[in-house]
Amino acid sequence: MGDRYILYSAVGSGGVAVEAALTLIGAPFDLVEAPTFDFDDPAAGDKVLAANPLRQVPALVTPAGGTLTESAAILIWLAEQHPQARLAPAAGEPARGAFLRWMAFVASAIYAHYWLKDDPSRLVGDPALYPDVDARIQDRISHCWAVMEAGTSSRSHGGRYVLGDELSVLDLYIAVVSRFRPRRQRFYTAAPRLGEVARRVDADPRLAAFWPERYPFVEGWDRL
Ligand SMILES: N[C@@H](CCC(=O)N[C@@H](CS)C(=O)NCC(=O)O)C(=O)O
Repeated sequence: MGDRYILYSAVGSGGVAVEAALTLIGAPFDLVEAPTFDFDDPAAGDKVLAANPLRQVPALVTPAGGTLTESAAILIWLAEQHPQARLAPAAGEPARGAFLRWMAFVASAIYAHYWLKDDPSRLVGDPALYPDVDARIQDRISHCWAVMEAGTSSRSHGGRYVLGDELSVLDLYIAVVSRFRPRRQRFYTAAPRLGEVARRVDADPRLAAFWPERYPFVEGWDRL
């Protein structure tokens, strides 16, 4: 099996957070580009079915041949497997509980909404209602960012990252998921301190070559 990971991901997807983690860890991986949200080329996304029957990226195949899906689980697991990269508070450390809480929160309270947001027909029959569904989901996502802002601001004591002064996979996760609609401008309003953290992650010199390739800062990216 070798020592390489196989990661199913796509430009501009939540999988980019996993790619960023693997980049910081320095772990070799083969990237399978599987854009599951490309309605013009549905077959491209089908590639991830080899690892995830839900047809969602990210999905990770480990060097030992195991498969992980679910972005939060993958990020937590990678941080555990590569403790030298110091990408998460270890079990038993004071910030561990908050780390697990907010990783699960981003996955369940925020990221999970995109299954419906990206295709309201999955739960809503009348296309005339799609704009309203979309607007309500965007409101809910913004509210959840505000809840996370309030819940994490006292813990960080003004640290550079969500949980303090050390970058963790939680920071990578919010930097990527906050780029989805309603995009960063609204995120900055709902959660100004998390916004500062996200911008710090955007500007991390170790990821300077990475972001333009995998989540490009194109004109208007933060608001469109
Ligand atoms: N719960 C999953 C959600 C992953 C997800 O929604 N991925 C998107 C790309 S950002 C996707 O593949 N969407 C296609 C679909 O849901 O049909 C996770 O956290 O990894």
